[in-house]
Amino acid sequence: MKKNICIILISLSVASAMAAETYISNIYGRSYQILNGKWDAIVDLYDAGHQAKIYLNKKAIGETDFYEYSFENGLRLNVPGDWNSQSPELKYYEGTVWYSRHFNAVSNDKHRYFLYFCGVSYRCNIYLNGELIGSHEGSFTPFQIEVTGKLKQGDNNLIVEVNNHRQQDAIPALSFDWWNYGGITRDVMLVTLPQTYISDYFIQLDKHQANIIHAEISLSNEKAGETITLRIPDLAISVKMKTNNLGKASKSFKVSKLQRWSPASPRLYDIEIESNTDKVCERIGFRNIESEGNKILLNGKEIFLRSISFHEEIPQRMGRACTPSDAEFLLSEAKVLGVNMVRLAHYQQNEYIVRRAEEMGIILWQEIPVWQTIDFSNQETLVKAQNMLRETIKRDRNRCADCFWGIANETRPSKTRNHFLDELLQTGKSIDTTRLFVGAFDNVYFQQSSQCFEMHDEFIDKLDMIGVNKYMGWYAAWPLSPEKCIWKVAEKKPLFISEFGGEALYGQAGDETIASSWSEDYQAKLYRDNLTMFKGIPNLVGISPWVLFDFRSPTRFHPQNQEGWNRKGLVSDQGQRKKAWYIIHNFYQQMKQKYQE
Ligand code: GCB
Repeated sequence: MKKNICIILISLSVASAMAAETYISNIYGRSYQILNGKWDAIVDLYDAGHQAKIYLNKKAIGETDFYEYSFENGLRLNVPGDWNSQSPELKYYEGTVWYSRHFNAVSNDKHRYFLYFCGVSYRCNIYLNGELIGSHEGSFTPFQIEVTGKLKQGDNNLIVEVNNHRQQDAIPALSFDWWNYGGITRDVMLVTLPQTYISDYFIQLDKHQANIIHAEISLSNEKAGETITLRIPDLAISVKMKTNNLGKASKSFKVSKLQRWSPASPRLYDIEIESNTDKVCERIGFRNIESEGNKILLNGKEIFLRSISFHEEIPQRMGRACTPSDAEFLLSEAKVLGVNMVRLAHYQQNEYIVRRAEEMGIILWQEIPVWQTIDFSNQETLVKAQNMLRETIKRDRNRCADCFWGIANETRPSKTRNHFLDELLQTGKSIDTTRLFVGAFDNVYFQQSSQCFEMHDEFIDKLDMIGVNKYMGWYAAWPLSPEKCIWKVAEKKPLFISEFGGEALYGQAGDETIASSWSEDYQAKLYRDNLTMFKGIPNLVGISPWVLFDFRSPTRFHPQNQEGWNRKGLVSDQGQRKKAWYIIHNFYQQMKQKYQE
């Protein structure tokens, strides 16, 4: 295993060095051959596959030949998909699985070819026709590997060595409150692009003004003087710009009669970007998102964020959400609750979810899995976090629904943590200055001396909005009755309750004052009490109950009430709505009216 990790780390730096030139934004808008479907698989419990050279995928030919592996007639796994939900033996598996498939390629020297992986959990090495061509670490962000000149005409063998061991230097690290699904959990494709292609672009409304669009477009090659045309037909826009010697072009231009995107009216515009050799089509929305004092303004108007969180999981299937219909399922249930926002916890979720949320008018908070106990003193871990944030922002920075980039969840103040988050924040801001950078913190406590809730964490001054996860009535006892609870927390900033809640088993009736009844009644009262307390938070800009659905978690041991599920869902694992669901639904209707949305 150690040997594998070594390879991964060496080639990880190679991959990130290459990333700038070979980036591909808007993957679903490109020409590609999908490589999803059934893949052959070998489970490698002892990490012995390297020694056996499984990646060569040999077949015995000579009389004395034999190989102690074969991909044929063995396990078959669906891609995209986690392995845990596909075989009872793999439900709890943490280790290595080798995936193999063949595909047919017809390549020519006019084009460039890339393998694109939307997400592999957690680390992987990629082999094409027996050769190691790249590696990646991090379950939730995409990566691409150029294979121009490496494809054979006709049959090719693609092997992916996937490993999901939890490790201290990883992100997330050793323990986290969700299922450690392993596998090729998102789409895989072979992408065909011109020799010089439009690799990246960032098209957005000015941060403060409603009639100026800024466009930055990059070519894959450093070609100077090339004309790029950007068209927005519905705004009668057709602007031309020239690339500089880095192959980059930019322009700001005025627009009139722009309908800005909002939850009430999620208007998206068809956009075309054309260079001499390439053309990409997109749908992009435009909006202004700002914090002003302790308010959040969307398109210049104060907004109350009616949010919810969910994991990228379909509870009924006990597996990762990975298709457009999975996205529809998760987001529709969020929408009927009355939300205008989803906090996509605790990692970047797949692009189907993000794009569909945008079409449905749902604001997004996206974050990277810097969750609780990360190794803040480890420079390599910082580099990984920076990479993840970069990959997250780059994939989605053209999505106007994305308003908040979350850099950390429940981290405690210390010199090393502050340094780590500082560096991470700077990385984020070097790619995108238009979004609000946020974090979710749990170090808010009731102070006897002031009889108020307070938070002492100097890092939060650097953020645009402060998320607070506070489990009053569950992990924390009430120090006063809810209506007497006053918060003096980050008073000059917008404060968002990024988590609150408690567990209940669907259908279980019980005493509303006893937490260990695990009853819907207790959970409902907890919700009523928390809503009462929120009136004592003057800078409150929104709430996000934890969580929409009961979700799988190996840290939930109670045999009758949990059985490996975190039961804080407003909706059960079987899709039934608990009593607390109706309380939030009702509250969100009131907020919608109050803010005239
Ligand atoms: C938290 C974490 C979240 C957990 C939740 C819980 O504070 O941010 O990931 O699932 O508490 O249920 O304990």
